[in-house]
Amino acid sequence: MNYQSILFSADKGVATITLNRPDKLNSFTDDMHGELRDAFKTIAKDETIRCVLITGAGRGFCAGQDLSHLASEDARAEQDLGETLDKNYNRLIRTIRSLPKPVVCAVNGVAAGAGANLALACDIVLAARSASFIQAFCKIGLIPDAGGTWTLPRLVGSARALALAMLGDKISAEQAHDWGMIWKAFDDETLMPEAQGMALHLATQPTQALALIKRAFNASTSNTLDQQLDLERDLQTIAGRTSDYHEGVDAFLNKRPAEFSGK
Ligand code: LHQ
Repeated sequence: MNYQSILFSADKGVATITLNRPDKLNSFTDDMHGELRDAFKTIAKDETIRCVLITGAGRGFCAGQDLSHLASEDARAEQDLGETLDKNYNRLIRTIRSLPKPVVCAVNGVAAGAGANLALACDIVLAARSASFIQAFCKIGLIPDAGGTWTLPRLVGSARALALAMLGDKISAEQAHDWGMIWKAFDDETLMPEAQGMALHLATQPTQALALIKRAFNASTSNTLDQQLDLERDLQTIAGRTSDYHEGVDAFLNKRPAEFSGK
């Protein structure tokens, strides 16, 4: 597939997706969603890809849904927003959350609406100090989507999540970091080297264990402690049968760095 709205590359085990409509702050269109689906299909199929890095081109990360085709009342009335979510956003968020590989997000600028919630759906979120997060939905009479009503309260607690969703206030990367919404904030010029370094590191780690960690954390949000203990038993059994487990223990005992294959 020839991509127009994203850039896609794979190198040294890391697939990099760059949202690439900088003039429109990388806002989502149907075409961009189609390209993202195609890129994630490649990522899922290609065993040599062991980490994904998502970022945005230009001064923004992503301003959510492209609203420009909604200028007329007719266009707004015709659109079934639930259908748009089913067709595009829900598939994207489910793909990221269930992908058995780590997904790092480098938020290089403003992340608004579904753009903010795309970032928060990723496993590890880094941001430039000049970046910001806006639950912009209420400003146009909508509710947070792309998983925001699920992700936000779990990350920052319901007091902050509700206020963010109802006020639509812009919060800085520093604030997002202080509230535990993201992993780290970096000076703008160091964001990409840091994010790339982290992605390259993750691509050399025990991929199956990382995927199982992700599965366990996903399930923990609705499991009881008993269910979670059972799940840990089951997933640890699987982890214990990977080559990387044997490699990790052998490397530790022989005081050498582990060379994980992802198998
Ligand atoms: C844009 C956009 C944009 C088009 C900036 N669209 N052009 C929604 C509906 C349907 C189904 C399901 O889900 C959703 C989910 C959602 O995501 S709803 C939320 C949609 N997003 C927003 O409401 C955010 C709209 N954008 C903004 O509030 C501002 O642009 C932010 C705060 C993100 C950035 O502000 P500034 O830094 O001042 O930039 P700007 O506003 O000047 O934008 C730069 C350009 O990008 C500008 O184009 P122009 O041709 O005038 O230079 C904007 O029109 C364009 N742009 N967001 N979502």
